[in-house]
Parts: sequence; structure tokens; C-alpha cells
Amino acid sequence: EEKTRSSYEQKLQNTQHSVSKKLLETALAKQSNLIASADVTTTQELLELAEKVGPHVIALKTHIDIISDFDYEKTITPLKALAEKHQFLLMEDRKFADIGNTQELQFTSGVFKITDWADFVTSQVIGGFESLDCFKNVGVVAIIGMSSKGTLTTSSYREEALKVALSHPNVIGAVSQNAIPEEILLFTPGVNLADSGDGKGQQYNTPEHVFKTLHTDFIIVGRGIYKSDNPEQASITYKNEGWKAYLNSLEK
Ligand code: 5IU
Repeated sequence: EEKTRSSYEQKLQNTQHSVSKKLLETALAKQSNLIASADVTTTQELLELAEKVGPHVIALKTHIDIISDFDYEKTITPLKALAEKHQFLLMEDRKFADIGNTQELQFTSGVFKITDWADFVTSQVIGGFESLDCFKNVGVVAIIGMSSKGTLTTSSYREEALKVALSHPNVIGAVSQNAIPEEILLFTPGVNLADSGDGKGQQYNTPEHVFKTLHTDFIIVGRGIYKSDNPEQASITYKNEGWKAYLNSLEK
């Protein structure tokens, strides 16, 4: 007999972490499992995208270090206001990958002060268990497997990385292109309805595929939304496709 996945309601019952709860509650309230990746390079583009897609996503994923005119007051203050207005979380895709002390400095200092505004962050686990201790006030999404062609996240790497992720109390989830144990949330990028790749190593799957085969929880979509002629409409399409695929994945 084929195993079914747990529903968001069941996962909500079983989770302790406040950020996991907020994500799952937001998913249920908005009937959305979509995270938009805002890989844009100016404050204006970032805020415009957040305003358009905000109502339809559970989180906006940022690469805050690609914003060329970054200014804490002009970039983060209005971004936080939009997150509040449209009820989405802020996911900073920093992919920390150093020793604990350095990650702590990168997380709290510099111009970005990620600790002050991000609800959750991505991190490699290559620095080992204790390297994740500094992310006490946020959720950590551990990078387990990458979507790009030729990635070194082999099955033996993923197995070891998962041990670190599953044992650390700050970890709420994983980024992977493979199924993971259900006690943490699965985030899957490399999702696009129109393309199979980008000519730079990225490999795409459809929402249907990642829910059916990986039992993912949340899809991450970048260019499928922000490069679209109508980003708001595209976010609605991915939201609906993602929700439909989730509901289908609940059936045996
Ligand atoms: N991202 C991936 N694949 C990965 C990891 C992160 O695509 O394995 I880890 C990020 C990179 C980009 C977004 O910010 O997710 C995907 O954007 P596109 O949908 O435009 O390819």
C-alpha cells in the first residue's frame, strides 16, 4: 500500500517551533504553499513585487545582498510593513556556510542585520551541528540537496546533512530535491511551469511533480513569477497549481 503524506493540519499538530506553526497556519489560511523568490536587484523592484504577490504567497524569499541600493530604512522598513499588510513571512536565502562564530556575525552585523527582520533563513549544515546554534530567534531551513546540474549534494552527503538538520532544534525544514522525513518541512526550488532549465545549470520540475514524488510542503518560484509580464497573475497561477498538487498528493 502506498503511503500518504501528512496534511498541513496534521503537521501543525505535530510541530513545536513557532515559525513552522506560522508557515503552516498561513498556508491553511491562504490556501497557498507558494514562496516567491524575489531575485531582483533594486529596492523599488523588491517592494513592487512584494506588493503584487504578497496576498498570494506564504513567504517572500530574498537575496538581500543583491539589492544594489540597499538601505535599511528604505528597503527593510517598507518590506516589513508589506509582510505585515499581506501576511507573509520573510525568508532570507543567505545560505550560511561558515563556522558558528562567523555565521553569527554575518547574521547579526554588517549592513543587512538579518537577525532583525528575517522570520527564517537558509543555511548549509557543512559547518556541523554547533554552527547552527546562533540562529536561535529564527527558523533555519537546512540546505540538503540542490537543484542544479552536477551538484555535489550526493546521497551520502544528503544522508549526513539530514542527520544534522533533524537533530538541531533551530531547524524547521530542509531545501531538497529528494523526499525527507516528515518531522521537518520540505521546501523545493527549481519549480517552473514553462521551462525545463535556464542554460546555467538550473533544472526545473512542475508543482505536480514535486508534490507527487517528493511530498514537498512548499514550492519556491523565482523567474516563473518575477520575470513574467504579469507577476501578480503568475503568482495566482502558481498558487493554484501548488494547492491543487498538494490536495492531489493527499490522496492515495
Ligand atoms: N535555489 C535554487 N535551487 C537550490 C537552492 C536554491 O534554485 O537548490 I539550495 C534558489 C535560487 C533562486 C531560486 O533564488 O531558488 C530559484 O529561482 P528560479 O525559479 O528563478 O530558478
